[in-house]
Amino acid sequence: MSIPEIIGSIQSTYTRVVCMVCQEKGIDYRLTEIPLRAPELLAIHPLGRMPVLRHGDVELFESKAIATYLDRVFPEPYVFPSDPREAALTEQWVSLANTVLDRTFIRTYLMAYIAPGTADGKPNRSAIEAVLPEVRMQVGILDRAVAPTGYLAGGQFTFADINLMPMLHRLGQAPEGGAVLAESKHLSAYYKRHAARPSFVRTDPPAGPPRRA
Ligand SMILES: N[C@@H](CCC(=O)N[C@@H](CS)C(=O)NCC(=O)O)C(=O)O
Repeated sequence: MSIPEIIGSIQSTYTRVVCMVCQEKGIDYRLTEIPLRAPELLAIHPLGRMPVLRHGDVELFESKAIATYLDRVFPEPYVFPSDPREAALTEQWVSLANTVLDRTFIRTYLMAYIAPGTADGKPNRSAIEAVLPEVRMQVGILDRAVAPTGYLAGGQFTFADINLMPMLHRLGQAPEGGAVLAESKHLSAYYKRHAARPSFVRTDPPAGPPRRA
């Protein structure tokens, strides 16, 4: 069978997540780098978001769906646990990250720096100040979650951790986000430890946001 083609950009957190899954599982894959809103995305994702996957005659969008597919098609190690409790915890943290944390850390806080929408192109300070209490509160939730085991779901590295790591990386690149992370004892130790994983090191994006078509 053909090797999986991931279409997106390594600078996108969700594209990086899917690449990390391939790296963790030792899957031979190809990343086709394209700009945001490129026609190749719209051909598969109805909203033109990245990443999308092409594998043989399978076309998929949404990073979690892509990750689930890859985990089932390719052999171990598995990034989604089979134990019911750990599987549910994985779902729980992926859901919270994708519906809440991503919106706060990336779409609101980070975008106020990289796509501020201000007349002079400078960071949108009022948007940053407004979202910071939520950033602090949500980082606190994660800090407490990883304190017992150093993982989000039980005692092993799962897709929940893969899904979170690129978000934490981006959060840490902006000044206040970096400071809040550094002050969070358990979460900063968690980030440091998992950032040394080959799957994370090998998917480290170059500086700058994804290009736009
Ligand atoms: N829920 C989607 C989110 C994908 C997403 O929002 N990707 C961003 C890049 S990280 C994107 O394509 N943004 C461009 C846009 O929203 O038009 C997934 O998990 O794949």
